[in-house]
Amino acid sequence: MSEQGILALNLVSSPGSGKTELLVKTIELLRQELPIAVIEGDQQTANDAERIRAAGVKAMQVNTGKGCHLDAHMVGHALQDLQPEQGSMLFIENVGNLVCPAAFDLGEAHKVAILSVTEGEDKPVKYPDMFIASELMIVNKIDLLPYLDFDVGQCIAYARQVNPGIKVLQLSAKTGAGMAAWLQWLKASRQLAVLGSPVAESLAQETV
Ligand SMILES: Nc1nc2c(ncn2[C@@H]2O[C@H](COP(=O)(O)OP(=O)(O)OP(=O)(O)O)[C@@H](O)[C@H]2O)c(=O)[nH]1
Ligand SMILES: [Mg+2]
Ligand SMILES: [Zn+2]
Repeated sequence: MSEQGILALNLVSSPGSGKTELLVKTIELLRQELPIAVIEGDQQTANDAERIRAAGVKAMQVNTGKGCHLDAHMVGHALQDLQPEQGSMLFIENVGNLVCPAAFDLGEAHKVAILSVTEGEDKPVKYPDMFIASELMIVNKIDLLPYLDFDVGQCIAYARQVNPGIKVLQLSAKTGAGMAAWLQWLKASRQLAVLGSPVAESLAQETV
């Protein structure tokens, strides 16, 4: 994928942390600017791919049935159907599961772990593999903080205890708070992917 100047991101989290909501909001803000494609992994239903298509970009649903994670083979097949264009941003929303998706490389540039504030701040130390494997942790649903005892500082300290280099962003996919920093991170990561690819020259026009 990187040969095509495509930035692939693997979004990992427990069920319901807000991965699809975050993608829908991200697409609304970015789709005029960059080509975006999405692979949606769930055990059953095409609900999430439908939500993404309704936001205006190409999406393929992969159903894993009894399976609890996406693997590179499934992603390869989905990519054949999806055919993301050069310079695309490809989001792979993994099956909601904080355990084994950590162990599978889907060809992504980065894993991004999403942790919502209703899950408890101790998840990074209880499920360390996911946070060790991730470049970035997004703390989502911060609009709910006034109603909870979730300690953001402690959560970040736990994440850095298992992965000292992990970057952290706090946002609310619902209200849009904190989305600007996420978009900035995405654009910077994409620019690195494009510049490092053999198609850099043909894409240079739009990245300057
Ligand atoms: N209050 C609040 N609710 C949110 C936020 N982001 C997502 N939600 C809600 O959380 C619920 C789950 O969101 P999804 O986007 O479906 O979560 P998901 O991680 O894609 O879930 P799975 O695909 O089932 O693993 C929905 O009811 C969303 O509306 C947020 O920032 N704040
Ligand atoms: Mg989802
Ligand atoms: Zn699994």
